[in-house]
Amino acid sequence: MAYDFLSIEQKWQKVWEEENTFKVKADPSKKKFYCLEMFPYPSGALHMGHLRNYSIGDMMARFLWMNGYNVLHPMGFDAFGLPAENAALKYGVQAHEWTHKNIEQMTDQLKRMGCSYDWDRRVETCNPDYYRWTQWIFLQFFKKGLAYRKKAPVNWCESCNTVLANEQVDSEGKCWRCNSPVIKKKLEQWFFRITDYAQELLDDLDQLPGWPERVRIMQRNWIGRSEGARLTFTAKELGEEIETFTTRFDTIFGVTFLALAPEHPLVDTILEKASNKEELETFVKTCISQSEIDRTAVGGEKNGVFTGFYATNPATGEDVPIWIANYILMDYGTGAIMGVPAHDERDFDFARKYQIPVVAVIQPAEGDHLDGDTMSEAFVDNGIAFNSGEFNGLPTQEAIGRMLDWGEEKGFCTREVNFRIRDWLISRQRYWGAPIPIVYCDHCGMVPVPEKDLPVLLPTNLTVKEGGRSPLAEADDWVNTTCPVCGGHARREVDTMDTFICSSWYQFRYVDPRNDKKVFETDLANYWMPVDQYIGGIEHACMHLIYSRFFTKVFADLGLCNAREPFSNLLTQGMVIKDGAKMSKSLGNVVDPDEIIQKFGADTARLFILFAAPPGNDLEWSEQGVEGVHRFLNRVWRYIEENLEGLKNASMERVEMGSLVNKDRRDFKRKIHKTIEDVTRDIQEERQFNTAVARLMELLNSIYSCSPKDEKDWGLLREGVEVLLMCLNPFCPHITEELWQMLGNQNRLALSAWPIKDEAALVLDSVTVVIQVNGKVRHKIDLPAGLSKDELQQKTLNEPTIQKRIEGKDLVKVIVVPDKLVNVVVKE
Ligand code: ANZ
Ligand code: ZN
Repeated sequence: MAYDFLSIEQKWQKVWEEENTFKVKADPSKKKFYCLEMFPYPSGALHMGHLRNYSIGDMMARFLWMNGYNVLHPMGFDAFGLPAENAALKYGVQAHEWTHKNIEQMTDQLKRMGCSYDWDRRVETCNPDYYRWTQWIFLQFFKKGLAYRKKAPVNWCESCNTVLANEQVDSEGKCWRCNSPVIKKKLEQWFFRITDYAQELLDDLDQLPGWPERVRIMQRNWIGRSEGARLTFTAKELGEEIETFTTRFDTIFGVTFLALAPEHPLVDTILEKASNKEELETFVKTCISQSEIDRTAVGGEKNGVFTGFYATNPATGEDVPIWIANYILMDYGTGAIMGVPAHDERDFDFARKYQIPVVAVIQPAEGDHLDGDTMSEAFVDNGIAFNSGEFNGLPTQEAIGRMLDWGEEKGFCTREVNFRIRDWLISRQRYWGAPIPIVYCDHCGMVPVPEKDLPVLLPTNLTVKEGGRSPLAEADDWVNTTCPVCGGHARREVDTMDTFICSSWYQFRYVDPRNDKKVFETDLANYWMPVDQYIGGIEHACMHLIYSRFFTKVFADLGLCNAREPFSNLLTQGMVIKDGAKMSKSLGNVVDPDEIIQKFGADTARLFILFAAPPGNDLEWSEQGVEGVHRFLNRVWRYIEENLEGLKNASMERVEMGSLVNKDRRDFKRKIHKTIEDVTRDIQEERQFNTAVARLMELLNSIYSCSPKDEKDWGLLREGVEVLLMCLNPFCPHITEELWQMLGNQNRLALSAWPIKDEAALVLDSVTVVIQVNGKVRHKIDLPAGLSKDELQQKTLNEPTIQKRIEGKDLVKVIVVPDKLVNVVVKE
């Protein structure tokens, strides 16, 4: 009987479903493990990235099941978002139909992979029973002042026809989804006050040793904490004060100008009073239409216009000119800076361009005083203060501290911490998303929808329009409603929520997915959360992975759970590449998971993925590689099938190491237990699934070379074969389950216990090794059996008697016969 993977895989998938093998319940008497893979967007078909993500996750979940954990391993769909609208337009279907059809298709595919999900917990973020709670969460944020609306210059993607959060604009100023340039627009939008949690989000990164350092660094930089000071200048002719933020308070004696962001609120006052109003106005307009990236790029062109007004430096009493400059951003610090060209690169470029004086006030620790007139670039390092009155001679850090004490006493500055992270812009001018549960009443203004009226249903029958405008805004029946406070006429908020909100809390919903009274039961969250192992792509480092940390902290503050972090351990898998490049439609190097499963079976696909590379590395797809692991599975199958009688009749009693005298048999027994030891460590501690597979391949070789002669041999072989099947099960759950059953076992391998190594079998036998020099026996040593050639050679050359004999002579070669003999050949 050949290895008929397709029917075997179908058979076991059905059994798992019927027997509810992976259905799980919270049980405080059992240790829990929450294993979670990032849920997919229901695009219609799994790609190789998914296959890899879910192979890793399922391998780990199954390993933990076998190790006695109560494993929560759920799956669902991140089902709102723009592609459904685009598909609706393209194919003339409705967004919800397209989405649900895809969900069913992909669920089938995931089942064909043989993943151990508790399917009863499937969540779909676009279903009312889910987004009802997304809306409920919005209301809790709103009550706490964590959701607010304001008019602000926001990122706008012309192609997606919607605003984007800062996290969704890449480092080149392009849209994260469609890669088109992002522009700024001033719009009234909804924000989540993630900045309230900036410090905690930063601090708690230190408590996540189970995260890749790379991701933690990315988050630290994204949050971007700066310690500095707020310093107030007075603009007498304007009758206004101008606040600036600086991280280099020690440079206050070197300020030669002030610069405001074009969006600064004072600009209006200046325009009214300025004599060069027109010039200023044109400049401001140009700046506002520029992208943030263009305006702030280090090498980018610095532009500005002098306003004609001056402000007084409170430290020196000197007046400095007020400029408006393109490189000052409104949403950082105070939107105004004190310009210190001698010690800031951008200020330096700006000052040289507009002939603003450069005054040096810091000198390098060694060397001469700098001269502002002749400097060719800013000196930005720490150094020693000069030209700074009573502070001369102080090194930078001390100067900052002493000057701040002085300024605070005089009352013109305050110490301040600023963060780079901005509040999260969460409203989208899109149709296929969770409606924001707010109405605007003609009398009462903005009114939150009462919790009892949730969900605010998203109409599913709207037609997506050409040009990308959300049809929600024009759905009059839906938009017009009554005010929950006064009963008068009100209009619904027509913006929907960023889909990253839906995915910020799904890990909580899985613990109690069908609850229709509560977002989730706190006890259940406290049992299951945090997720013990989270697996997904690195691309989410500064989006999803920051947002869900933020949500978890708010949930904890709302008393919904104890956990303040959602994911204890994070594994970011590498890409799947083919012919050296990431698989993508545009490169035409895509391999379809379905085809591979059809042709070789899910077990082969999973095993190849886990064998071909460590999970964090990129994985090069290779058809030969796939064929290679397929051959291995065929060999496993063939061995057991051909030796079935002997294996089945073998005694179930384990053969003790102590009762084995034959060296080959002792080695074989040892090999079995060494495999258990190594595979367990590879999976549990090192996450080196590839080497674990290699060890199992070796074990199979040992099994093949053990020609059984008697009952004992068959017992030993049965042990070897069972260990192989048990250890291989998390990788290849179907074939191993089938063979397990063929061997006559009644229980399910998936739920049986992970094998335990026998320490007695691991102790190495000792052997006497003869050492020769130029063919003459010179020494004998007792060593553990099984040492490698290298180890033996090393041990021999370290023997003092041998060292003495070969001293001063040229070593020609060392011949090693393992466990027996070493011959050192030297030139006499
Ligand atoms: C004076 C100064 C002197 C500065 C000096 C630097 C060097 P980080 O570290 O990123 O927090 N800055 C402040 N607000 C700004 C804004 N809205 N747009 C553009 N630049 C702004 O950067 C803080 C520094 O960036 C501040 O310290 C300020 O320049 C500038 F020798 O003030 B500094
Ligand atoms: Zn009202």
